[in-house]
Amino acid sequence: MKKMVILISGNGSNLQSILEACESRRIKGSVSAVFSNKANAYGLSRARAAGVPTHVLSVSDFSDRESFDLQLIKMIEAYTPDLVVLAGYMLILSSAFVSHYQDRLLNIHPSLLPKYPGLHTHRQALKNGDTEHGTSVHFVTNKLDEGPIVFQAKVPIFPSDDEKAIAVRVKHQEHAIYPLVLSWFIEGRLTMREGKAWLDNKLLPPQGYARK
Ligand code: NHR
Ligand code: GAR
Repeated sequence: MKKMVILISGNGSNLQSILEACESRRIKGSVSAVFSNKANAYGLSRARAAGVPTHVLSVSDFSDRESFDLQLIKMIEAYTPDLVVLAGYMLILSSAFVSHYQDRLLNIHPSLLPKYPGLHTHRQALKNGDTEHGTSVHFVTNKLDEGPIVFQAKVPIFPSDDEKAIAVRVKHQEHAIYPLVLSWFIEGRLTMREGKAWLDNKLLPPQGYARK
């Protein structure tokens, strides 16, 4: 059975949706371990409740981010994962980490990439008066939030919305699409080759998979 290691920094609702998809066999793989850079991340409790081993690694215990990431790799390697999943992980990864997990590192980012890479995406969408927003699942490369997009989901923005309301709507979509994309990877249908994302050996378009 294929194995995933999941990296979080906070609430872990995406982690929860993945754990539930494994439980119900929508994902035919397992979560081997959950790593957090924050000791108080609620997602750690979710992992423990599911009987999944957890580890906390604090940046402040290391002299620099490079050595932090090297220790992270070392501890992740104990689980020999087929796939490493970022689920609300809030630290930019070093190129050593990204290279080590090249072609088997996925992230979910709360915007319709290439719009709004980086942080505070909901705030930016609101400020710009956007009427549409969303979330993107992408392979991670060394260009922040620029790796090939696998799947996007859109949500409307209403005039009465605040950041919180948008975040809730976006997360609802994330909980549907992230487990689906992970199931494709676990089944060997989704691959990254030559810096591009492929589904069933067909090149995915720039905006990722589009439902017919
Ligand atoms: N690492 C690489 N190399 N490439 C990507 O595309 C990555 C990545 C690590 C995380 C998630 C990403 C997102 O989806 C992600 C993508 C954190 C920051 C950030 O600026 C930006 C993007 C993402 C995650 N982090 C600050 C930092 O100094 C810290 C912010 C904080 O601690 O609150 O790392 O949005
Ligand atoms: C998600 O909306 C995810 O897209 C976003 O953080 C949230 C985590 O929620 N990720 C980033 O902003 C990465 N920089 P969760 O902890 O409840 O899964």
